[in-house]
Formats: sequence, C-alpha cells, structure tokens
Amino acid sequence: MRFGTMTGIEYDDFLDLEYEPAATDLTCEFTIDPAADMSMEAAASRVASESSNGTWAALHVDEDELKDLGAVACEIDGSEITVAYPAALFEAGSMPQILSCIAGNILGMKAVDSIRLEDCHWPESIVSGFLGPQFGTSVANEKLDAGERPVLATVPKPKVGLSTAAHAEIGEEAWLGGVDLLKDDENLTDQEFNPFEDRLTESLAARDRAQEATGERKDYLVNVTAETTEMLERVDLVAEHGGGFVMVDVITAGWAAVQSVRKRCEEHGLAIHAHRAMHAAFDRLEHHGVSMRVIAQIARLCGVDHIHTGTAGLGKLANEDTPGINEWLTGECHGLTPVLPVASGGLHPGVVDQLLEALGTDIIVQAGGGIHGHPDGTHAGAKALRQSVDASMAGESLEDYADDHPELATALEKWGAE
Ligand code: CAP
Ligand code: MG
Repeated sequence: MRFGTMTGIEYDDFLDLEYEPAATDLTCEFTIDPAADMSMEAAASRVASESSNGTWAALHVDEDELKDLGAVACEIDGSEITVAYPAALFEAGSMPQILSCIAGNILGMKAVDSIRLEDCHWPESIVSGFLGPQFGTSVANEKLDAGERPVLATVPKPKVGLSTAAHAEIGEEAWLGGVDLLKDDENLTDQEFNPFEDRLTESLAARDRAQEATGERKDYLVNVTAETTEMLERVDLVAEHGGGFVMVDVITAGWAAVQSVRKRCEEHGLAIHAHRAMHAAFDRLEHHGVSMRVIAQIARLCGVDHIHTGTAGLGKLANEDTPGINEWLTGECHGLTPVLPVASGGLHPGVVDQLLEALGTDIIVQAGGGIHGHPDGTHAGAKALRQSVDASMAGESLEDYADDHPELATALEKWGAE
C-alpha cells in the first residue's frame, strides 16, 4: 500500500483514488460534509486514517508492520466516499470491535461537519465470523402456521401498566382472533406490576389454550432485554417454560449482548425478535450517523431472526422508509440465513393492502393500537387484521371484503381504508 514517506505515516497515506478494493476488504460508503477549511480529499483521508490505524500526528514507526492495516479512501463521488478496510484490521466475530473502527471516533471528527455511514459490503471472511440468524424467514412455517401470508403480531397497549393477568388475557383474545404472535412492548421487562416470570408462564398458558382452540401454532415474543447475565437467565427461563421466541431491544441492549443471546438461543432452539428502540438516534438525521440499512446488516450478522424495518411510510413513525433494506435482509450474503422484516408502528387493518403491495408478503405485520383500539375490543381487532390480510392475499378490495366481515367493516369505519 501507500506507506513509506520519510516523514512517517500521515493522513495523505490513507487516500488512493486508484485503489480497487479487494474482495476480502470490508468496503464502507459514507456521506461526508467536510469542515470549512477542508477539501473532500483531505476529509476522506482523515476518515480512513482515524477509522483504521492513523491519528492526527505523523507517526514514525516501523512502517512494514503497519502497512497492511491501513484503510484506503478509494473513491470520492460528490459528497459520497468509499473506504476499503483490510479484513485483518478486525477481530473475528466481534461486532463492537468492528463498529469501534467504522462507526467510532470518525462520527465526531472536527474534519467533517457531518458524516453518515450509509452502506457496508461485507466480505466472506468477516461474515463467517458471525453466527447469523438461526431461523430467519423460516419461522413463518417452522415455528408458526402462516403459510404464504405474512405473520401477524400484536403488542398489548397500554405499553406498560397492565397487570400480568390483563396482559395474558389480551394476548389470548388476540391469538384467538387470528394473530400468530404476542409481543411485549419495549419498555415492559420485569416491573413490579407485571413481573417477567409470571408474565411468561401466564402468557404461555394462554398461548397453549389458544393453540388448542384454533389448531394453529402461536407463540410469544417475551422481552428478555436486561443486563446481559440477567438477560441470558431470562432466555433460559423461556426455554424452560416452552416458549419458542425471545424479544431483544437490540440497540439499547448493545450488539455484544445480542451476540451472547444468539449463542444461548442456539442451545435452546429459540428465535430472536429484534426491536430497535433508539435507532433514530443513529439514523434519523439525513446527513449524520449510521443508516438503518447498516443497522439491519449488523443485526443480521449478529443473528436476529426478525427486525423492525418500518412501514413504507404508512405508519406513525418518521424516517421509516429505507429503500432496499428488506432486500438486503433477505438477499444473498455469503450464505447468511435471511431475516424476516417487521412492519410496525401505527398500522391498522385499513392500510394492510398497501403495506403488502409495498413490502410483499414475507414480512411480519404488527399492530398494537390498530388491534386494541378497535371499537369492539382486542378480539374483534385481531379478527379485522386477519381479515384485511386474507382480503389482500385473495386480491379483493378491503371494502368489498368488509361487506360480509363485520370486524373489518368496523375497523375501516374507524380508521378508514387509505
Ligand atoms: C407499535 C410499537 C413499536 C413501534 C416501533 C410502539 O405500536 O409497539 O414499538 O412500532 O417502531 O410502541 O409504537 P402501535 P419501529 O402498533 O400501537 O403503533 O417498528 O419503527 O421500530
Ligand atoms: Mg412498542
């Protein structure tokens, strides 16, 4: 590579616009806005330097020992730059170590007014260090009976405050009405009003009754998120009590913890549902941070089976339309199992046809308020959601289908069919 000046290793040594990334490199695309006194070239070389093995001062070291570990800023296209990292820079299977390089100090450098990690291209040597998903999209039929339709999930509302009994009862109503999965809300873990183990056992008992009554497999995404040792104990409890899934809030828990949960879930054959609270701290700003696309890639490598990716603009949350994200989650990546995307946030039966049109049917459709806010309650709300999916799968308009499906008719009256 380009080291070898008499003055030591300097920023310039990390820029080489002639360099063609090797198949073994981790290639990252950033959008940058250089500081006022900086050219694109100067800023790009500083990004490559600080995120690999350079620093602000020229270093006088044995260059031969270091030359294979420097990143190269190898392309500048408008405000977009590409940086190629040699795989040897990274510890196999450590997501924290990789992120400390490619999404670390550089996000706060004075050399750039803003910088956003937009996309990564992962080489096989790095991918093979991670477990990846255990089940991924196959949960729809390996653990549930969704067939060709999307998997349906619900999260009881209010988010917190329901007693254990009320929570399990709402779950049972929703399962009986036609959803496959009950999910805890992100801020429900192990509080006094609804302790973890009580909720787990009562909800799984309700699940068993609903399975018996409907003849369909159902399951519970119980939120195990906690300090890591505690979280792993909760994972063990889920297995002990016969659950098939756990839910982890992956960003607040941290990727190292997610990797630990993934290993433990392998022992028990449990699938991992990834909620992504706090992702907007990284991906909401258009010009700074880390894109949801990269967060989804990280989640897949770390081994989650489902992850929330937004609702194609049809829901309640901003910044939820990341083009190509679901394709990346399900596309080929050195043999990684595909992840099932979850559409959630402000969904109701009236938007399901458009949602499936936009995102396809290999997804989880999750609704909280859009089920429990139904004028006739949770059971009717779950039926209405399932009816809207059945109508969409059959290619019928929601309004026509509602003619002889009263629960859907009421939902459309309440929220409209957009
Ligand atoms: C949905 C939800 C989810 C959000 C997360 C909520 O409830 O439970 O946490 O969907 O957003 O509390 O808002 P509603 P995302 O169905 O009642 O909106 O999936 O974008 O990460
Ligand atoms: Mg929630």
